[in-house]
Amino acid sequence: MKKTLSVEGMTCNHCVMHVTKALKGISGVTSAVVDLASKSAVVEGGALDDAAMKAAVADAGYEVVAIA
Ligand SMILES: [Cu+2]
Repeated sequence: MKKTLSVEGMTCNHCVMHVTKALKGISGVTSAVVDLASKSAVVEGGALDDAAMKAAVADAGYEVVAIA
């Protein structure tokens, strides 16, 4: 399963690292690739829970505004 998240609030590569770490910390997530320019994160894993991803990103200080 693969989902693309739109993430608001990232301004630099440290933000990218924080979001990447937050997403990779969710159980079931096998890969998370965050892109600053497009404000997106492509997450892959077995069962991706939208609420869990939103919560993890929010905990890191950023906001998921859309999940596709
Ligand atoms: Cu930053």
